[in-house]
Amino acid sequence: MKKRIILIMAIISLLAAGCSQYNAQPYTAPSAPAVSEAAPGTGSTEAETNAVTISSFAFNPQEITIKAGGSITWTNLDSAPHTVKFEGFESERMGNGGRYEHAFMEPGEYDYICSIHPSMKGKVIVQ
Ligand SMILES: [Cu+2]
Repeated sequence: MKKRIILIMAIISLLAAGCSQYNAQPYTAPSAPAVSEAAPGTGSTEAETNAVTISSFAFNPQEITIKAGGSITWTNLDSAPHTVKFEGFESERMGNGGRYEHAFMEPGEYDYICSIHPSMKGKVIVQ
């Protein structure tokens, strides 16, 4: 009687050992981790920082800093027309896809609005 129990215990422990061994065995070699590659160079980001888009009745970015002598290009992505109006100069009415470029020579802070929607405000900081 006791022998049988011991035998059963032994078998169970063997099975358990076999099981745990089996579980441990299929050691999956770490497959090459899917390393997300660095974003491919998008070219001249320098030029892109000088771009302001107009969408949803807002200038984006609302505030932009550039170096003296640099220019900014505004692009209207709204279906509604917009303008870029500074003190002393103003763009044409820009329809959808319309663009306006202006170069800033003098350092300073230049606030501007859309003359059609004066609540739209932006700022250019020239360093
Ligand atoms: Cu506007």
